[in-house]
Amino acid sequence: MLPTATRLDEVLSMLASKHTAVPELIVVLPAYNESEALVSTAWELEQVLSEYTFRILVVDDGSTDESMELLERASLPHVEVIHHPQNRGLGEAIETGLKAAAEMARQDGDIVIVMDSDFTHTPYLIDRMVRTVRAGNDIVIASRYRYGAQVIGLEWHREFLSNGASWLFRMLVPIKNVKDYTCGYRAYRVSLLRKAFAKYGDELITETGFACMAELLIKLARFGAIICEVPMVLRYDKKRSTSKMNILRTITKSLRMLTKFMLIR
Ligand SMILES: Nc1nc2c(ncn2[C@@H]2O[C@H](COP(=O)(O)OP(=O)(O)O)[C@@H](O)[C@H]2O)c(=O)[nH]1
Ligand SMILES: [Mg+2]
Repeated sequence: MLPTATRLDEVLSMLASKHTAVPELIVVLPAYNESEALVSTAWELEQVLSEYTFRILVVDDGSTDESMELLERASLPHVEVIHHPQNRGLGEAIETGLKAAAEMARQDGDIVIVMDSDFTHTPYLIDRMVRTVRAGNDIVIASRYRYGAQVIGLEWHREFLSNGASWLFRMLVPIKNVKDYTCGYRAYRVSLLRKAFAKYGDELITETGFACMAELLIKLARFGAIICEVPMVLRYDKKRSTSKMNILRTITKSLRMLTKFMLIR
């Protein structure tokens, strides 16, 4: 049967609305004194994401080096910056970024990516992460523990620590499909973030340090989020700044947080 005029109008408007419903991508870059790497990271994102509708949201966590001057001078078209006047730690920087992204997203189906701004997370993985979210996942983790993943240039004791954390979290707080609880490179569906902020508000991330990644994941998983991992190649050999992770503090804080989550199921 040939479509009638009204039917045709309906079909055309449906197609048009589908077109405008193309999900937007918001990339959050927490940055604290990353003068060596921030501009390169953001610049590479600008090149790699040219096919997407995207925004880059830098959360400057009270940097005291020249990273912000360099970023301003680069005047990259998709970059916006939120400043913390003082350093508040990775957890708060990520919370600020996620919250702003969830608010500025146009629709529930938009996708937020968080990655390090130290040039060790390749933006070429974003395309795969986005496709994996679109395939029906709420969180996609760039994982060091999937077939095909590689970790290049990380000191043996850091790798040992990450492996230990993965093992311990899997044993004590198992989440379906998750092996990498601590990597900072992830994609989140906006609807999930909005649900989580509606429940937790500013308490979504309470850990200030690196334990925040596991805290966030465990909380989001408890909303029934569908989670999936894709293998990543971590290029730690490309890191130009020194790591801001305090190993001993990260271990003690992670263990404390783990105990809390085991008690509150
Ligand atoms: N906002 C903020 N970001 C931080 C802080 N510490 C680290 N970061 C950022 O978080 C990311 C991870 O830190 P990084 O030093 O790369 O840790 P590593 O890669 O695990 O050695 C980087 O993009 C840092 O700039 C902090 O206190 N505040
Ligand atoms: Mg890093």
